[in-house]
Amino acid sequence: MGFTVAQSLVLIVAAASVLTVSKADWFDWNHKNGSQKIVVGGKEHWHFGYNYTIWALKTPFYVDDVLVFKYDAPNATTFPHSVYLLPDLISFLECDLSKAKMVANTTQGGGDGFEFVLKDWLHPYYFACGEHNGLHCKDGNMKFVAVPLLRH
Ligand SMILES: *[C@@H]1O[C@H](CO)[C@@H](O)[C@H](O)[C@H]1NC(C)=O
Ligand SMILES: *[C@@H]1O[C@H](CO)[C@@H](O)[C@H](O)[C@H]1NC(C)=O
Ligand SMILES: *[C@@H]1O[C@H](CO)[C@@H](O)[C@H](O)[C@H]1NC(C)=O
Ligand SMILES: *[C@@H]1O[C@H](CO)[C@@H](O)[C@H](O)[C@H]1NC(C)=O
Ligand SMILES: [Cu+2]
Repeated sequence: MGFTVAQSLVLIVAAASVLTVSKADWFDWNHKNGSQKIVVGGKEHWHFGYNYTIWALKTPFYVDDVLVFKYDAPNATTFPHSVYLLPDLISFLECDLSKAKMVANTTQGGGDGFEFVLKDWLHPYYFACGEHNGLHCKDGNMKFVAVPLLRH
């Protein structure tokens, strides 16, 4: 299986986020709950063609943070988007949706957006848009990994 530069980078970053957890974090169970709302893509929201890998690299994720996916409901002129969780790194790299789980459908990103709580410490959450059979994920860069750390 050939990995592209982008894919290798995601691997390195995923590994790095795990490694940068300092020793103190492992015992810091009484951390404060300063959970934040993070709009995915910032002002760009959730759309085709924005590089969410770059965005995720610049964004720290902590346990209990709430991701907010914002995208308009489809109409005659806008493309539908959605939010899927992929089960593992391989399906993430290949944008293979066959074992993915839909967490938000094409209309749930409207209004204040769809909210997803990052509950599990160090769990890699593999997010992708599930539209057009993986094309938005593959060609549209609509995918990223979030590995929540402990806030302290
Ligand atoms: C997205 O950003 C990553 C990290 O800089 C880069 O490796 C990748 O080529 C970019 N993807 C596209 C399609 O530009
Ligand atoms: C922290 O706050 C978030 C958002 O208000 C909430 O969902 C979560 O349950 C809280 N966690 C703890 C450990 O209190
Ligand atoms: C479709 O949605 C976009 C974004 O909300 C809006 O700007 C546009 O006017 C809508 N088009 C139609 C035909 O309703
Ligand atoms: C999307 O989910 C919402 C909330 O569960 C539901 O009301 C709506 O009918 C669904 N829309 C589609 C297109 O499946
Ligand atoms: Cu999409």
